[in-house]
Amino acid sequence: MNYFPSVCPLDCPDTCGLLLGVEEGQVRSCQGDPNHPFTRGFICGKMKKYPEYLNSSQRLKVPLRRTGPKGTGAFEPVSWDEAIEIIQKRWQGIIDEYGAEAILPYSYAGTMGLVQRNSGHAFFHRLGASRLKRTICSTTADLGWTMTLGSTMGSDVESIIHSDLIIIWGMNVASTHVHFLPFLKEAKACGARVIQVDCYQNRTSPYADEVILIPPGTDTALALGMMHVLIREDLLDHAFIQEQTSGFSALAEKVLREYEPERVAQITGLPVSILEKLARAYGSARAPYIRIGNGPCRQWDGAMIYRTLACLPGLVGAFTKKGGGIHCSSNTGQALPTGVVTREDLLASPVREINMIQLGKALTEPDGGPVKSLFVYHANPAAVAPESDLVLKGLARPDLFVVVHEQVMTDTARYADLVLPASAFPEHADLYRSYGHFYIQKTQPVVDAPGEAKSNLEVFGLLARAFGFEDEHFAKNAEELIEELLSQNTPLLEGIDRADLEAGKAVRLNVGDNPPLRFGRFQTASGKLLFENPDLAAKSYPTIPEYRPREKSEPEKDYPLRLLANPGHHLLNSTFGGREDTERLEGAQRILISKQDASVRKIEQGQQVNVFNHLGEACFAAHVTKQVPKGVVVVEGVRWHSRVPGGKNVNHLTTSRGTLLAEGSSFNDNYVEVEGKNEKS
Ligand SMILES: Nc1nc2c(c(=O)[nH]1)N[C@H]1C(S)=C(S)[C@@H](COP(=O)(O)OP(=O)(O)OC[C@H]3O[C@@H](n4cnc5c(=O)[nH]c(N)nc54)[C@H](O)[C@@H]3O)O[C@H]1N2
Ligand SMILES: Nc1nc2c(c(=O)[nH]1)N[C@H]1C(S)=C(S)[C@@H](COP(=O)(O)OP(=O)(O)OC[C@H]3O[C@@H](n4cnc5c(=O)[nH]c(N)nc54)[C@H](O)[C@@H]3O)O[C@H]1N2
Ligand SMILES: [Mo]
Repeated sequence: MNYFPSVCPLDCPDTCGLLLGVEEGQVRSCQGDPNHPFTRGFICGKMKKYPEYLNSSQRLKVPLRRTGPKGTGAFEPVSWDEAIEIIQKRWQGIIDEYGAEAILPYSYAGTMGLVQRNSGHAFFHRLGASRLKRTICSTTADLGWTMTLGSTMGSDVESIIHSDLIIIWGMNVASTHVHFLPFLKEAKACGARVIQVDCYQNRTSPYADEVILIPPGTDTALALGMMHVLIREDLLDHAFIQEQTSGFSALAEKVLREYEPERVAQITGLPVSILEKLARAYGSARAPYIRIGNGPCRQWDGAMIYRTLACLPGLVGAFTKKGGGIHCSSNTGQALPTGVVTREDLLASPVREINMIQLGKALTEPDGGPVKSLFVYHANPAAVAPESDLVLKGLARPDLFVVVHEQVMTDTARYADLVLPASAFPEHADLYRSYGHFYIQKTQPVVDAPGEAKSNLEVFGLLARAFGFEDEHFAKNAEELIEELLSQNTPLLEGIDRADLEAGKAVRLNVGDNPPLRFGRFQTASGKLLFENPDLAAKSYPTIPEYRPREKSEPEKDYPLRLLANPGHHLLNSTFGGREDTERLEGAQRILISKQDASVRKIEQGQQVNVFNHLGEACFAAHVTKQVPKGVVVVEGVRWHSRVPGGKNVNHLTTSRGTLLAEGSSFNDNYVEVEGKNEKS
């Protein structure tokens, strides 16, 4: 067996260094690369079994044309030439009759490679297609962070070994960021205390010394209550506040006036003593570190949660203390601006933008002209987008021309008129940047793609040629685009070891020891951390952090239980949803419910239940557990509709309503009712 370095392409903060074992032209093993400084040789169970997925009969190998009704998965093979010709003719007809904006690309994060992930943009810009607003994941978190810290990078997770207090806030690291754990364990061995702030007890809870559960979306109030205590008891770093922040007195005045612990206790349901203890622990720690996940950003005013949490380390000067700080994302987009791949300049005139979380609406009752064709690549919107009822209704529209570029026959691919086979990461070249650590890494293809499968970049090259686009850009291969990405003279690329990068090694960006203050100041216009942000007034958004609850909408009033729709441990979003080993490990599609809520509904352990709201319904096995507080129910994992009993996953229950300002996804801001079905699973 020959071993080659590679990188996990999945949408996960860890972006693991891999070693792929190749024999007779096939990847036979997938292991962690012990030389990767962050992921250090171990990988998750999902990827250990990747070779079986890669070589399985599930992989699509030739283009397919639909022969049966939409959604049934009946197809026949066609050649690539035929497939491209069909697309070109259908699209030209649509462009002539409705204009190019009637064509909508839909992609997200099946691969995080900077070239393959972004390679469709240039083509769709040149075509003049509608633009997809990519809001499904972290838009809300990013906006909130920016309001306080601009484009400042996150504090290095590796540094937590020097921290004495680590708060894991709204993140199930044991499932979604497993490489956090070795650093956490090392910190604990050196005496660090670990506190988790979440809405239920998850796989991460056993790693915490203390678990603080609050009602979903009340984090801003909790953080403001902590600030009240910090300010009242003068647990502040005055020198840091003076030199590196602005707006402290306005913040202090408001927080002292409005967020006394008694009021915050009412909002969060936490005893005043717990709140005060948390604030004092934070204020007296030598180097407190906060790792915040994306869970809270799927709340109505999610941006405010991130804006407010980002202020906490500013009060105690944690940014300058070794091991202290805050991390939501590494936030290193500035290292490798993707404009050389996405080519905004190819867009001749502005086009309409369609929010990806409102795909169902866009397909069924669009604003400003119809969507007549959808081109889906490295995404599975039938399963992952909210309001599945509407999404599936849209996808089933007989007049909608759907093309899906995929590795396997997903829920979305089943609705396609044409399915195009896609290569996987060991089969194409790319460059990877992580949103959880500070290393970049380049990959080479180590095996051929199966059958006639092609990479995203190759497919857009073929389409560009079919449309007669002569721009030089469309003739470039992945290596050339990687080179262009790396040739930008950004400060974070300065001095990196190109030879190491070419050799497939993980190379640290030029972020220094303390990324948030890499340039000596925060990356806001004034260089300060903004306790008060005057620019927000123009958006009618509070200039100083403030807690505002969302009122239930009229149709929600009939549904008492708050649903959190979290990621699954063995899945990666819906990726691997069709793998039998994954399904075995995930088990039945479950809903976690408290004893109190189960008993008033006469629901027993393991019983089949119907979960429903004004948006739809789905079946689950009830898991009655102390993990969730009364009033909250939790579903972990986005299953393929086609693979669960009843044919419906949790997104039949989630709203396409966007979050405040960011218009991001609201997967954790839904209400449901649960009803027993009188059969045991
Ligand atoms: N195994 C696995 N790993 C993954 C993924 C996956 O599907 N499976 N998905 C990947 C992707 S795309 C992403 S974006 C990340 C997602 O990962 P993150 O969103 O960063 O974190 P999660 O692990 O989902 O944990 C979110 C936590 O937030 C909690 N939560 C929800 N609402 C609130 C709230 O209002 N307040 C507080 N305090 N907590 C709240 C949830 O209960 C949950 O425990 O993970 C990535 N990694
Ligand atoms: N209920 C609920 N819904 C959620 C979430 C949740 O926590 N709860 N999480 C949300 C989040 S955070 C995100 S980021 C989205 C993710 O949504 P998506 O980005 O749609 O992610 P996946 O479901 O993993 O689908 C990715 C698909 O890309 C395919 N693929 C992989 N590599 C390639 C490639 O190189 N080329 C092509 N053409 N295809 C490829 C894979 O086979 C897979 O089917 O889901 C969101 N949906
Ligand atoms: Mo995500």
